[in-house]
Amino acid sequence: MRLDIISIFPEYFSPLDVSLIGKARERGTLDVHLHQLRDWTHDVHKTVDDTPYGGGPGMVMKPEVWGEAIDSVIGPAGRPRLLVPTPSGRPFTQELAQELATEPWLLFACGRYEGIDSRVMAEYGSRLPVDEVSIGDYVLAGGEVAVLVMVEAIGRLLPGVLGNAHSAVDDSFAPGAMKNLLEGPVYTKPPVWRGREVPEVLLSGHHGKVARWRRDQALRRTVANRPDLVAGLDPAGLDKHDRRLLDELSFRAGPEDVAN
Ligand code: JEW
Repeated sequence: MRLDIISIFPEYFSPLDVSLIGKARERGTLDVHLHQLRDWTHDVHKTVDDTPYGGGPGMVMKPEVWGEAIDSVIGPAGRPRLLVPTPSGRPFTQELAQELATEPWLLFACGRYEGIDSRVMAEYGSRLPVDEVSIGDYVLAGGEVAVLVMVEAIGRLLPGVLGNAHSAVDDSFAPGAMKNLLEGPVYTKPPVWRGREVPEVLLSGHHGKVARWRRDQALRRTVANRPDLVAGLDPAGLDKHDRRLLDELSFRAGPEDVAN
């Protein structure tokens, strides 16, 4: 997969040199190109922003600079998928990450200030697939961190990026996993740490009991931390034990109920 990133802070992307993504780049699975937006300015001050039409606080990124940068990166015949982080975008979900992981070429445009002049997205929307995307309901200072999040989520799905030591299959498709159900707690050695014991069922070797316990924990966590997901649980995927537990939990749901 080819990945181009345009930003006024290309130094922000040094994390892409290490770990999973760094190794994928060394092996050629990922071909990452960073670009300094200011390289496409023409004035001595390398200006990328201007005051917003209609008034209001802050500054807006100028369309001409973005147009020259994107034209130059895509070349005469290129047709990447253009992704623009913004708090007003469509949600970046695991499903979107999986879709993007099948694309041959992604171009990320990182805004700053109050964002990029909207005509840039309109212009390229008539030439390329363009998505404005939000990584969550909080406001960042720019698109760079959002791009790091997306590149990591997409990168780990590329063939061969996760070693076989990790799961080649996605976590949400692992046996017993289910859409809209959070993962339960995990433990490793030692069996007692600072007086805290690993739940004994996990040491029992009783696979059926382990599976049941893990499922209970997953349901408890989902109710406590993500009550919004409970309504979306597939009824066909819930056995009588699950339904009884959910009934018990529903009248006292809240984050304070889970100590794990
Ligand atoms: C995010 C890119 C670029 C994404 C998520 N745009 C905008 C904007 C900003 C502050 C206030 C209002 C609008 C800052 N900003 C970004 C924010 C992505 C940019 C400038 C972003 N949260 N924040 N999920």
